[in-house]
Amino acid sequence: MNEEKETGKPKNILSEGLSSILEEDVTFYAPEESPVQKAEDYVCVYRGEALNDEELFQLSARENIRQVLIAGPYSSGKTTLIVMMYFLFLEGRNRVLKFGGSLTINGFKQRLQNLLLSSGEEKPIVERTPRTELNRYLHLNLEDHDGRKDNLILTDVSGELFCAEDMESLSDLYLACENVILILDGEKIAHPRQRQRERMTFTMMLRNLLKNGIITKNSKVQIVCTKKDLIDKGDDSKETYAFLEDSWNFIQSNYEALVDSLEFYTVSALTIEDEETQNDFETIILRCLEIDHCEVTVPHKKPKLQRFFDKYEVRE
Ligand SMILES: Nc1nc2c(ncn2[C@@H]2O[C@H](COP(=O)(O)OP(=O)(O)O)[C@@H](O)[C@H]2O)c(=O)[nH]1
Ligand SMILES: [Mg+2]
Repeated sequence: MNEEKETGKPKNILSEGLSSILEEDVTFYAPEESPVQKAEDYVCVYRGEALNDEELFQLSARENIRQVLIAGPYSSGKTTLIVMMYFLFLEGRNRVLKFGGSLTINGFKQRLQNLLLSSGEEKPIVERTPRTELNRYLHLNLEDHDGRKDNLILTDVSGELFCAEDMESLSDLYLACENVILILDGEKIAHPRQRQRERMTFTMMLRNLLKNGIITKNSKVQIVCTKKDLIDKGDDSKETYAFLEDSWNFIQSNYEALVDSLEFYTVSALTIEDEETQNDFETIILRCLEIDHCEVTVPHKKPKLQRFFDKYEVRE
């Protein structure tokens, strides 16, 4: 008869050499199998930093999200705009929207820190967003006037990635964006010798975003000219506003038919104390949260009762 069956002990699985130096009646146990873990056993814990692609994917699998791509050249004011959207709620300057929290408080704080440190200075200092930044999604949970809660995801991508060569790789991640905020650098627009070039760069970027399918017929596009304070401070602000008006008319007549909607704003991150700035920021956010008409389900049309069997209408 088999020895294992006789003694009730598990079979000796050690090599002969090792067995010889061990005592005779040592019992060996097979390694314990780890218990099967169910999906509900996992609890998602966030670092508080801006989310990376994987964390955003996991969040989107559990909750509805409304993603906003913020596109603009390097140093045009993208990160500052994102920080100010959070600052609006932090300072309680929100009127219509209610703040329901954020999974990325540290991400906002880090970006905000430099802005606060430099308050009182002529120029706020915001750390440059590196090209390789993976933690690029900032989250705000918001409730609108109808009590509808939503997760707004503000995408902070390095401006360097919006050049024509990198646009293709961006389209892998941001194909057919529902919400796009395009940034026009007010500082450059205020400068008579830089404004034409800035407008050209901007239009090229818009064209490339359309060409690569990032902006589509279903995209809500909001154009934000930043650094209004620098425009107002300039000697020829009247001329600058006339140039902006002209640019806006040009963009509207050439691109309005290619997108779902186009809106235009001129804002300053330094004047968040002003009611007008607060209203502009809230309006931009509200527009991003608006439900697109495509999502509204059309009630099923009942068939006309012509025969008795028509009462068994088609069911979906
Ligand atoms: N005066 C002024 N400067 C601003 C404003 N917004 C941004 N900036 C400046 O523009 C620089 C670039 O901003 P940032 O948000 O980092 O641009 P990004 O590269 O597009 O993310 C910052 O260092 C700020 O000094 C604004 O409203 N007014
Ligand atoms: Mg940035």
